[in-house]
This record gives sequence, C-alpha cells and structure tokens, in this order.
Amino acid sequence: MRTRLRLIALTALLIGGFAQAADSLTIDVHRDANCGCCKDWIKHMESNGFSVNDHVEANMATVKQELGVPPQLGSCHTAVINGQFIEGHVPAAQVLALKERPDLLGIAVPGMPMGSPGMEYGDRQDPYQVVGLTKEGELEVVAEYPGN
Ligand SMILES: [Cu+2]
Repeated sequence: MRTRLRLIALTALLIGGFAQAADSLTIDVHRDANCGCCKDWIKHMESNGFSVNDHVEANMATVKQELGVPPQLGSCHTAVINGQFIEGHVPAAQVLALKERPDLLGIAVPGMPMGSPGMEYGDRQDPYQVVGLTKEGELEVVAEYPGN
C-alpha cells in the first residue's frame, strides 16, 4: 500500500513537470496574412516542440512598436514567449536558450537572411547574427550562424 502511494505521488510529480515544460514552450506569433516565410518559421518552431498561437495582424509596424522591437532589429513576424520578444527568423535553439537570459527584452534576426529557419532557398546560406536587446537598450550579439 505504501509503495503504491509513493508511486502515485511520483507520477503526479512527473505529470506536473511535463505540464510545466509544455507551458513554457507556448509561443505567440504575430504576422501578416500573406507572409509565407512567417508560416515556414512557424512550422520550424512546431517541429522543434513549440506550440504556436498564430495571430494574423493588419498592422505589423504597430505590433512591433507595442512589443518594443527597435526598428533596426526589424524583420517580418514578431513572436512573444514568457514576456520576451522574438523578432524574425530566429532558430528554435536560440529561443530555448533565451530562458538563460532574463536580462534581455528579446532577441532578433534582423532582415530576412537566406538559410535562416523558414528562409531556406536551396543551398543558399547567408551568414547572420542573433542580436539581443538589453533592458538598458543596448544591442548584443548572442549567436552567429552558420556556427562552427
Ligand atoms: Cu520572413
């Protein structure tokens, strides 16, 4: 009887842990209706275990302004996870790594570099950076692609 109770307690703990992990992988994505590469980025996120709330917006410029994305970091879609923004074609691995950087307001891949997730065109691979915005308003390169 005692073993069984312990098992139930352990199971509850495990389920609780999974539920929490699933929650933190929910991401809100704001995009224009006709943005094809935005949809491809959403697919990239979903295939990396994220669950996406897709928001079709009439005015992305206003959305970016409200979410605090500086114009020089601008790209197509703007996502939000745990209060931090994700601008443009940021690789899922960098979105996961953002948990370790609560000091950042968000991260961005400015523009639409070829070869970034959702921007695949054959073998074309432009080098690009993932740029973070600190609470002090400073920009910081957090990753460079392609990595070595
Ligand atoms: Cu795009």
